[in-house]
Amino acid sequence: MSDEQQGGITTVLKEDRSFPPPQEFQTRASVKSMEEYEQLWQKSIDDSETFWTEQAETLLDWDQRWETLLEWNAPFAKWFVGGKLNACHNCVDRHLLTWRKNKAAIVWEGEPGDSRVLTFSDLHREVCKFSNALKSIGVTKGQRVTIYMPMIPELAIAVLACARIGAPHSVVFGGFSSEALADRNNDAEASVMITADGGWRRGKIIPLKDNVDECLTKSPTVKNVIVYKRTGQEISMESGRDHWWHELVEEQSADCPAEPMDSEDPLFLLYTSGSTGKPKGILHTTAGYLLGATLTTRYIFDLKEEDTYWCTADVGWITGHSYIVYGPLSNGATTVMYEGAPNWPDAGRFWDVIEKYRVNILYTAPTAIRAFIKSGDQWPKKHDLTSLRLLGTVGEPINPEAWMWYHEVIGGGRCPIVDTWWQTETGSIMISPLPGATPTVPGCATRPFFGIQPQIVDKEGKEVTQGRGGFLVMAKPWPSMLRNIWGDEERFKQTYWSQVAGKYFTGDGARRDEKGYFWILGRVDDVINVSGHRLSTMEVESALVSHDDVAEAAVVGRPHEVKGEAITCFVTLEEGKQPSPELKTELSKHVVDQIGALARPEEIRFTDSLPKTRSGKIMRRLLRDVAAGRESQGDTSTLEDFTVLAQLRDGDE
Ligand code: 6R9
Repeated sequence: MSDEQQGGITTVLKEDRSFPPPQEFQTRASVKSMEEYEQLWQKSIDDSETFWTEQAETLLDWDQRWETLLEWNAPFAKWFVGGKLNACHNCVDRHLLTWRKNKAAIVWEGEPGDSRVLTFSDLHREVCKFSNALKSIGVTKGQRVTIYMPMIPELAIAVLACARIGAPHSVVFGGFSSEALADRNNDAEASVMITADGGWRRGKIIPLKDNVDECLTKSPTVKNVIVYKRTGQEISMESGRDHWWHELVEEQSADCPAEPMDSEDPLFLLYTSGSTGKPKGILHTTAGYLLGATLTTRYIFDLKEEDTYWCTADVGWITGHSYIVYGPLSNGATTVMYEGAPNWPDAGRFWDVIEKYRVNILYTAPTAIRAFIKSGDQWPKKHDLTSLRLLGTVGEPINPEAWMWYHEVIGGGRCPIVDTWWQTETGSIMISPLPGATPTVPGCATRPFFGIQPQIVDKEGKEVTQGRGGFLVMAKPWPSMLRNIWGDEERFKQTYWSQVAGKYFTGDGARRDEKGYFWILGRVDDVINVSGHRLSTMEVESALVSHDDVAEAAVVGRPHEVKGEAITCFVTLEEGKQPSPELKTELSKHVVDQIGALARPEEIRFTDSLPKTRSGKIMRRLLRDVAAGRESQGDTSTLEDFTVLAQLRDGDE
């Protein structure tokens, strides 16, 4: 039987550039060689009990030790059963007993250029006062709290305060509409909402409180709203329901003991949307999640005490939860938070922030990198980026050409790049290089992290042979895995555990090369079947992006009488490049040269922008509808800019 018939994916992209860890980096790294990595990884799989026990003992502070490491009644996992701890205590209080008490915990920059630094003791005081404020309006353990805020220190303070008193938080990204907020809030049934009057984005105010007012007409569970004053414009405050943050906090004591939580008590819900149906409230619990975030931050970012670390995500995404708040703070690191847009007031803003705070570690997304390439090298070149020592990427497969640009122009050729694969559901990074050990390859997430056992299987759940593409699954449970979908156990079983018996189904395609490196091929729904060959759209996109004139590309299948599906490409061009029929022909030839005739595009369309989620993922599902001339079905609440879709459709007629 052919590979395709078995549900495999034909993979076509070749990449043979490889970058060993720079010696200087390696010498100081916590894991220094592939041999060391391989040994540790093998041990973590063969004797996972000892591995996780040691990590949990070393990395976390416990109020009470657990009795059983893992109870696994597939698909339900309980980790560190019987243990008690508090995530906020681990992120804040425990550092006060060390010299870190006056170390910068959060270095914040607002979009208008204002900045603040909070030490661990500042953070402790503010979190305790706010925890008491929450209690004063009746929030108790187990009650959900919706947080809808701009990227200001109070967002982290609110998250940590919820963790401190045991109220699971549900952070909704500040860019979401009132409708999206209401949907999520209704599902979580939160009785308290924390927001701000507004937040800054591209020089304009996002009217957060107005959105909350609108949302509350559809979301009756909310009895109290706390409003932080950030932008200062006129807003309406409903007496008895709405409270100013500063007024509520003013009278609170700075003493608030952290609630000892069961390992398996919910820490937070985070909504993520699938291709169909309403958003899913992904449930994470306390001990396992915190251990995953703490451990991966330490090893994958090779954290040193003196590092200034910046993850550019929003706390409204899982990346911000794990790698702005919980992971860095639990490790006692200095974490940078930036409020606004990457290109405000100009395309040099990120590089300005790096130069200003001497950032050492930068973690960002391929979509941002491609946008920076498009605006030109002159922006980073104006800034001193020599403080950087490590770069990271997350969110999508990174096209090899974007990887090379990141490596050369931002990393000056000296910084390892960690291409980190993971999901909201996995809680923490699953597949990634270890920067002092793993030779990196552009576009490749490389090897699994300790304790993680990914496999690539066909439709029947059989492992595919090396080099073949298939479905990426996880063979073993891991501490930071999701525990459920809030209020929808059936969907949890259906979505993640019914495709391949006993294994976690990621929804992504991948292949493994001869080095054992994992290549992520994107979502399996993003596979096109051309004349019986299942091609990953990502590989065709990377071929397009490797052309000098192309900034971004999205590739989808369109129903085709003969071929089954035909390749349709949506392409945005680099600044200053013009669309033309000649360029279409040239791009088509370029794809054929890179991949082969089977990937010849049926159609290439130029567009100014692509439809993306607010976290920067291209929404190929919507492009498939455009290509097929259909109306879009399913959830579009995560679409960042609705006009993009209208433009694509207009261009159609
Ligand atoms: C952390 C995060 C998860 C999906 C995941 C995959 C894609 C994330 C990636 C990557 C290739 C990487 N993805 N990192 N694909 N290489 N390094 O992004 O979580 O928003 O839940 O998205 O993102 O398709 O399944 P989330």
